[in-house]
Amino acid sequence: MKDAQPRTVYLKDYRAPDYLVDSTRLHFELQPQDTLVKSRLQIRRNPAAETAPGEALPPLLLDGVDLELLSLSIDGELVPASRYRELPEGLSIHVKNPEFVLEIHNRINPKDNTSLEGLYLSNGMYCTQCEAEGFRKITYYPDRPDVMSRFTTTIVAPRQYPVLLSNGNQIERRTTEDGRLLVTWEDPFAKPAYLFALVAGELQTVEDSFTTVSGREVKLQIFTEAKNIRKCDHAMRSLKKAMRWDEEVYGREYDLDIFMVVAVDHFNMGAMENKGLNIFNSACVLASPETATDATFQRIESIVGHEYFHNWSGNRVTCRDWFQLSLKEGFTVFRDAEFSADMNSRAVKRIEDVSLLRTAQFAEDGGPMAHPVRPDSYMEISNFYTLTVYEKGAEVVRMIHTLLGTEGFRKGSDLYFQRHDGCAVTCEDFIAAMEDANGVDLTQFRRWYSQAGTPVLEVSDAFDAAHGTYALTVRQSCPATPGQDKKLPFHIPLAVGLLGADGRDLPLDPQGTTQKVLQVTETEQTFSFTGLKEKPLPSLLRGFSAPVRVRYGYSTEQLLFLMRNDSDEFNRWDAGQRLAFMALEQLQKDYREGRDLQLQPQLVDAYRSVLQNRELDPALVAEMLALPSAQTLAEQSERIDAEAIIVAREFARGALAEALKGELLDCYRRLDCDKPYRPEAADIAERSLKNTCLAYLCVTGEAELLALAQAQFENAANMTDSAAALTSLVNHADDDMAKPALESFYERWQQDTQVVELWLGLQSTSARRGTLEAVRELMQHPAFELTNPNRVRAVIGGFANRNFTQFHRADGRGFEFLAEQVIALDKLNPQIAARLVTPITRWKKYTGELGKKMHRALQSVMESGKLSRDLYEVVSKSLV
Ligand code: 7MF
Ligand code: ZN
Repeated sequence: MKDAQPRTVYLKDYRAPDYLVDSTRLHFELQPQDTLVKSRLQIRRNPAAETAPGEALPPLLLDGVDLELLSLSIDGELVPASRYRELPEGLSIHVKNPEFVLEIHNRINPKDNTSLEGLYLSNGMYCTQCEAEGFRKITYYPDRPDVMSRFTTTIVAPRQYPVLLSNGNQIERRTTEDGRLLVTWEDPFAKPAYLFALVAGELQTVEDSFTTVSGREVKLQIFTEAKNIRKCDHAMRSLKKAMRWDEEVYGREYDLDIFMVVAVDHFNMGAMENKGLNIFNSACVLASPETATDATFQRIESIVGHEYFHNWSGNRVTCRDWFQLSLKEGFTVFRDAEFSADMNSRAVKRIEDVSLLRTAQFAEDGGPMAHPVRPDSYMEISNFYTLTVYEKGAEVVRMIHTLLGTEGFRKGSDLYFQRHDGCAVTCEDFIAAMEDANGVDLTQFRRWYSQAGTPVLEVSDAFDAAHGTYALTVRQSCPATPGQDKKLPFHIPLAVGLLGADGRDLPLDPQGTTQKVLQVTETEQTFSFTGLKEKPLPSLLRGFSAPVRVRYGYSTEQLLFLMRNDSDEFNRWDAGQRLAFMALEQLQKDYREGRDLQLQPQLVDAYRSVLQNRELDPALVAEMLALPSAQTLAEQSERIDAEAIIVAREFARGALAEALKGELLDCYRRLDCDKPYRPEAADIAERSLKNTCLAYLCVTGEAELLALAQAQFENAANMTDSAAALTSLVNHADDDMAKPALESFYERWQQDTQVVELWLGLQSTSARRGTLEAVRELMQHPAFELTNPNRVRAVIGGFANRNFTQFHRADGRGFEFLAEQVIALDKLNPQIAARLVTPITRWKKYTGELGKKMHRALQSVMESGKLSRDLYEVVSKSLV
């Protein structure tokens, strides 16, 4: 375990490395508990180093964690103990020459490595995860992204492991004298250690090829266990689409002759972009119509895209230090979002992304771990793979795109890749390339990288009928965040349109433009529009043009009008969300003050006309019919009254279901047809709407309607329909209907890892009373494994993050349960423990006893004993 009071790393302390590594030669002899690693590093003094000019050479500092050092030699001679020191997390070596060859032998234990960082075993297969600082668990090395080296890797393994993979091209494969297999890989591109990968196992492969725009043929391979070999088609199709898209939209071609993807069951994250050898959580790559839902198919397409796009945004141009993480992640999330938008429905993709941002990222920005897109400090970098760095970071890149336009943005990205190819750079370098390619000044815009918190825009307006002018006044502010009390104004692109009484967009200038991007740069600013005959209705922040909250005193009528008429599909959805939010606020208030609850009839009418609108994309209709989630409502409340939120939302859902039963049933019947399954946007949209209707219908609890779910469950030919029906049964049917369905589902799918995960998640997120007890029982089920992050996320994470109702039960047992699990997990997998604890870190926002109970649960984690650095950082920062 690490120190109790770990040190903090600051961006301002960054210094260039003292030494560079020109080449890295690695040799592995794989054994479950006794893997031998030999490394041979060609090292040279960094000409750009900032330390110790003159004669004395600074010591060589190498990172190393959980390693057993066997030997150390320089230029072929053993280094005596007097010339190096073992540090708590590395080595300090006395250096005599500015250039030398360092050879290290060390031993590691992949089998007992439950942290899933470094080299470990997953179902008998060796694999690695090195980002951010996992390579130091493999061998001693300057494990920092600004040290880039050419890697050659030899793997020697017993014959049970016929597939031995690493980055780049295979240059050697033979049997050793003692009958083991030996394979050597050479990566021609210099890379930081975090992009290193090694895989060894008995794997099958699916092969295809892609011809790049310049006519080079690339071999594409997906490796997986034999039983999953038929689940690779969709990922392969997605990969080829992504490769083509990056050529067409960014002019970026793939650069090696081979691109490999491996599916792994035990993985801390979604996937990893290791050069030429992406490693994926099997949940993010394997799919078949019978076993995967539409959501999974879409997730796979976007994650395969994301990891592939990293080859340029991350690998060819990488990060100088981990404070720059959003340089590669924000940019790559923006790229994968645009890819998905081009492959599917743009508006629906935007709605999904903004929903995530508003619920989870806004909450992070308003909570104890709030940090800028480019953090100033960290204790443990793994804790900063956050929604702020990824999703808000992508929004920041999107704003640059909005400010420069598609062509200007492309000029900027071309210049960025051209200038920095093969280098480790900063967010500043990215912005500078955007500026220089376009001749613009983004000085003020840079504050998006350095200031945390979600800005608020308060908008008011006035119409001068005599002159036909309309004035929009925008005031911006940003709440204080840890370490940042006062904020300077942001540069905010505010996309607006003005609607006339007929619901059409009004021209905003003589050219007839109907949408403008206002440049909000001051604390308070007024924008005028002329030549208007009547007071228009503003459509603000179209397409969610900036990651801010907008306050404007819309009336119910105005929101209904926008919902029906706005030409911006995103804002039509958003108007509906605002309307529902207002109605739910009123219900919460009525509940607290002991009044009878009644749903606004206008809301019911609005939902009815959305449901009956056959012109809209059915996927958009489904989004518009969904009430804001309890998490969203909580995030938008000043103080969270969990009970009132739950009661209000349940009531509204029930009232809508009751009032719209006939229309929902019509819509369900219309869409309930037997088509062969295709994971294409149009079909996904219809299934989404159909299953939204089914869920509402089951809310009524009526036997005939639950029978629809039962029938769908029994007859479904694809997992989307089957899982949706089962979810409705689990949430709304009584035990004698739900239990047998759950049992038969498990019976049928128990051999399928991905479906079992879905089955676990669907139970842990059930809103029924008693779910906590059911979750405790599930943890005793043979399908549960505390050392498998997917299982932990399905059962414990599902309960804590996606089951607002039961997690927030009034007795606080939900919080106690989470604290208990976090403590146990910290001993196995600190990264997972630190992520899992999040739901109880926001205790300050909760009202009454519940907030106190949450605080107590968090305290119990702190007092449980020695915590990992990961968990300590999150818990200690959340207790103050
Ligand atoms: C899509 O970013 C969006 C985000 C780090 C691991 C994958 O490629 C990655 C890795 C974390 C959290 C989210 C994602 C990833 C990681 C991710 C994946 C797909 N470099 Br941690
Ligand atoms: Zn990424």
